[in-house]
Amino acid sequence: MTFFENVNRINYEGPSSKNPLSFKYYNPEEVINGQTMEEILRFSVAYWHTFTADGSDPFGVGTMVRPWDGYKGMDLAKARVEAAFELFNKLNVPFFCFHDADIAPEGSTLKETYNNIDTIVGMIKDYMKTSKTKLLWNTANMFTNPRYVHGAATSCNADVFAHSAAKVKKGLEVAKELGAENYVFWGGREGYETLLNTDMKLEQDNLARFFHMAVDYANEIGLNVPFLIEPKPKEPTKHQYDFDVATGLAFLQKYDLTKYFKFNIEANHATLAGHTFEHELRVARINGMLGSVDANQGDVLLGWDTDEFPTDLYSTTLAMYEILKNGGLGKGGLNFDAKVRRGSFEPEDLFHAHIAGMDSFAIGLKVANKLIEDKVLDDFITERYSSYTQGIGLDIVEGKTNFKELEAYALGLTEIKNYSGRQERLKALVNQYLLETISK
Ligand code: XLS
Ligand code: NI
Ligand code: NI
Repeated sequence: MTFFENVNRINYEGPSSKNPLSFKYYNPEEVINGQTMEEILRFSVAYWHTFTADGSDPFGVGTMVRPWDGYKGMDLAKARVEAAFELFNKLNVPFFCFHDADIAPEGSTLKETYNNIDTIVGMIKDYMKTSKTKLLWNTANMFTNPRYVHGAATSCNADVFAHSAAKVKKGLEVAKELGAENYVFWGGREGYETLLNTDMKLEQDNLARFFHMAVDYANEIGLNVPFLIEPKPKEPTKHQYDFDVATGLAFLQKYDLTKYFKFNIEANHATLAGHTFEHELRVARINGMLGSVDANQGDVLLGWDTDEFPTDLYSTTLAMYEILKNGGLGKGGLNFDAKVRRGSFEPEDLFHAHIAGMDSFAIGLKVANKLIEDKVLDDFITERYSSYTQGIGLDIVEGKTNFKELEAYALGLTEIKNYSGRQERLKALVNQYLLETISK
């Protein structure tokens, strides 16, 4: 059965094309620095936003019109798989991601839930045989069901901890079965609502115990993929323990988990934490912890996770700058953890949204690559820190000096001269590179 009848395969037609259902900038075969755009960008479709979400919000019911609307239960789950692979193929995306609860309905018992998952995983596996689209990562939904009211691995209730362990155990088996490239942990309810009822130390110790057990089980079944923590400061929980990359890193270091984990960084989570997207990518990169990206964008006027498709070229440029400086994403990818707006309810909008996101990151890639090639920022930064390449500065970075020597040096200084940081000039340069790349 065909679900998206009005949409054919989306091809690259170039910036002058007037065809809305074509890529203007994302040319999967275009080679940049020895790799194709497809290999560098590793785009992924998020199952939950694209096939499961219905557009409901806290004030209103769903608005989405979907060709699989007539189905129920497992038939609905199966129809969604068919629709998913049709969309993957038409968009020509190399990856997708899902939560267990997106692909199959929960049963009345854990056993029944497993059976539902097995049926759909079998079907997905069959589709994957003839499709190029692979699984970037899967994860366990441990936030929707009321059992997670006090958290999952950080719940005050040990039965919930055990149930969550069972869900992740199954998730790891599914990852192995489908050849996932990563496994993700997003702890939407791993945090607290009030300290008045919370044993923070026990909760964090338990979260670490949970992660160690996951590592052990993955080893046992021969699943050798990076585990990714997806930081988010809040929402739904008032305070989430993996607040941002720096907080997550301290946690991983304290509990001896840095060997097995990296970060999955989401743009909108960065801004919720009071950081820019590029800040989070930078912190992960300089610590060797950049695993993957949930590509979306927030709204500066709204204080929650709006999960919009990324269209801000300035942001995609600075994100791709960090990613290229990282030497790429390795096994990670750019997963569109993004949803069409409630008013964009037609099936066709799913294609327009992904095209917009893919083209925006393709532009970001080209601009960032040019900025790096021309050493636009590198040369400036090298010069800015040049005082550390000679004299007292070199002694500082080589660990050859101390407070007494530095005091003697400072006492001998007659003048301290600083130079401009040239922020406005650099921003204008980035604009120039952006406009030049787009108009080419
Ligand atoms: C929610 C998160 C979630 C994760 C996967 O804010 O972004 O969608 O990516 O559980
Ligand atoms: Ni996400
Ligand atoms: Ni999110």
